[in-house]
Amino acid sequence: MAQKKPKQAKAKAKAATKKSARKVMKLKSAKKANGNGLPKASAKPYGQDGKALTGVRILDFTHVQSGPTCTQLLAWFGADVIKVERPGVGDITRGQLRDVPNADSLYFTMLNSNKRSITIDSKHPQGMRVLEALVKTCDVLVENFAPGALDRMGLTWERVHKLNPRMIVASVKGFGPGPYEDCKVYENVAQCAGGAASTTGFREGPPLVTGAQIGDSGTGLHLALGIVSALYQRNRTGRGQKVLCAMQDGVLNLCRVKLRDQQRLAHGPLTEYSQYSEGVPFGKAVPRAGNDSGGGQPAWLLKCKGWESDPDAYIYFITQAPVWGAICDLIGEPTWKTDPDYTTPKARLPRLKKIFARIEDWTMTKTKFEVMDICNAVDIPVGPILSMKEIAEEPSLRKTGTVVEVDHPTRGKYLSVGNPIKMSDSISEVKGSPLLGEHTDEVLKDVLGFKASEIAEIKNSGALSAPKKEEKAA
Ligand code: CAO
Repeated sequence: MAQKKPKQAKAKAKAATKKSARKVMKLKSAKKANGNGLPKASAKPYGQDGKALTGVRILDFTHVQSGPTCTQLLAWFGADVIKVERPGVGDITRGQLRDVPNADSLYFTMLNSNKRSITIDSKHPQGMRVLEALVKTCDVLVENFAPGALDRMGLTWERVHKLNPRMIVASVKGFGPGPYEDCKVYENVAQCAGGAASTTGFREGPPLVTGAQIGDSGTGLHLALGIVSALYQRNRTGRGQKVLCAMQDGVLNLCRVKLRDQQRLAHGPLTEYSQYSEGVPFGKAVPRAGNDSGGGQPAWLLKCKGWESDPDAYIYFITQAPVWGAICDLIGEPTWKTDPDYTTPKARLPRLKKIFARIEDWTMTKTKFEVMDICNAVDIPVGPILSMKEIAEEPSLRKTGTVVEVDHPTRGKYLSVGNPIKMSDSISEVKGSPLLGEHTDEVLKDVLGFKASEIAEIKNSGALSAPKKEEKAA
């Protein structure tokens, strides 16, 4: 067997060279056909000529949330995502926050749709044999292990690059190079270290984390953009590269308006913060601003009819300057349109608290949906606070595929969030997540081209199955 390995590798390398030669020839003939080196426009109807990432194969070594968010997006765009999981256990989220006994949790199913699953013990020599074959055939390796884990497995950048110079190695880590680079990081650690928590919440209260998973899903999104950019660059250079997204960096990128305000502080108070209108002095760092807008148009969250019993009966109300007159008419204060204390945005700044209290007197007489209808008719930007129940039941979100019902063999139907990025020629259909190891045989045979005898040898070695004890515990 040991002798067969190099032969097989040679044959595969030859096939790969032939394949890329075919691609070059195709491009050349396209050049001839079109004159500009680009393929001719497809004659097929939109949405019926594959997907944006058709032909891209991802070795998905991700777990928990940040990495899986990224690879799920790539799968929705048509990439063949092969998720490698530890035999018998799999991604830890399969069993976390379980709602249906013995079925994969929603935590897992909502982050791993459209992928294939193969179980491999990466620390077993035969497991590494399969992994190396995958490295040779995939375009991108995506991982979000703790710092150093991939190297400890033996898959250093140098090794991966040697096995496949075209391979892009994309990683999520908690921190970039620096004092914290070796730390393990979860969502809220990133929110705290990336500047989100210190600027979220009310001035009088402690820092707050937000429900939006800006550390995990936010970084996964950043990584996906890095990957497609690296794939694009590879078209020109022919070589892969490392792509790194630190969760701290991703959160900070989403908090850049707060770094903007940090620098503005040196030049005086932040006049659009309600703290200014309340006469409270600013300190050295950007304060928490409650429900202030964060932009140039003052805004606040206001109670609506029913707020006493419904925790979500609120509307976010933006006093956009161009529609100030319409706001005054709606709330019954037409004189504010010409009163010098109210007529200009600057004059209004020290009076925002009083202004929003007056607008709230009006919003409290209407439901949030009534306020939405009335204000939108005269172009006043407002936003109802929607509960997750309301979002799950919203027909327009179902229609666009942003909220989708997905089927699963062991847990039945569940709701998920579909692809929020809509493309006219790359339509996303959300499919169920794979069962643990569901595609192991398929990948070994069809993707890696192992013969039946080789598959038997690898399987008998125990590299793809859980040790007996773990199987019982799982
Ligand atoms: N076969 C054999 N071993 C495997 C394996 C497989 N298929 N898959 C994983 N392992 C091993 C790893 O090699 C590692 O072993 P060593 O530590 O001995 O080298 C081990 O499993 C654990 O990996 P880990 O340290 O990444 O996992 P953890 O549960 O201890 O930590 C987390 C989880 C998320 C804190 C850490 O992975 C991390 O900091 N990741 C980077 C930041 C990140 O993505 N955070 C977001 C998480 S979502 O909130």
